[in-house]
Amino acid sequence: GHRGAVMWLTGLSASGKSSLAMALEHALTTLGYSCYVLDGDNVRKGLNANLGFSPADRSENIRRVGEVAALFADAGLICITAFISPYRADRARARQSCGEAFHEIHVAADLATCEARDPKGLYKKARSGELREFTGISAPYEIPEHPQLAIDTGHESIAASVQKLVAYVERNLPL
Ligand code: GGZ
Repeated sequence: GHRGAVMWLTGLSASGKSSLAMALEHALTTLGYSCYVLDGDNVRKGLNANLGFSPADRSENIRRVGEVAALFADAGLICITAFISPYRADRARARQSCGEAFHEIHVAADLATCEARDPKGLYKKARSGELREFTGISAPYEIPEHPQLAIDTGHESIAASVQKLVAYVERNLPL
């Protein structure tokens, strides 16, 4: 059996973090890895239902996700997290919580690409001022300086991106 790990995906809204997380979970499960995905859908609706998008709430969101991911890794799973996690200090704290199991993956589609996609119309609302403190427009995204892996989901397919991640996992977490 493999060791536990945290595959920490970080990137802008609409960069493809959730799609990539789901596709990675599927590919790894097929290979025999045990995985679990944490994302806004299953965390912000429950555990973190009391948190919004102020800087303090984002920090607390990421702190809790880091602690939960550490528990999953401790249980021997590959925990794939898909949160913007815009602040370097918060990602560093998550790394501290998870120790050697932590792998930072920059999902690096650029702002223009994410804004052109705009699947939920959030960038449009952010530009018009209807939505405040939106990452990339009116709130910061601090680019990872030394990620274990950077994946340009703006210029390559989900399938190609998943292949890179699977190869990374197979190298670092042998079955
Ligand atoms: C950024 C926001 C905001 C603001 C709502 N800024 O593309 P989505 O819709 O589905 O993913 C985004 C999600 C970001 O939640 P995270 O928990 O990943 O953020 S953080 O790590 O910063 O705590 C977006 C939606 O929530 N959303 N308002 N103001 N994204």
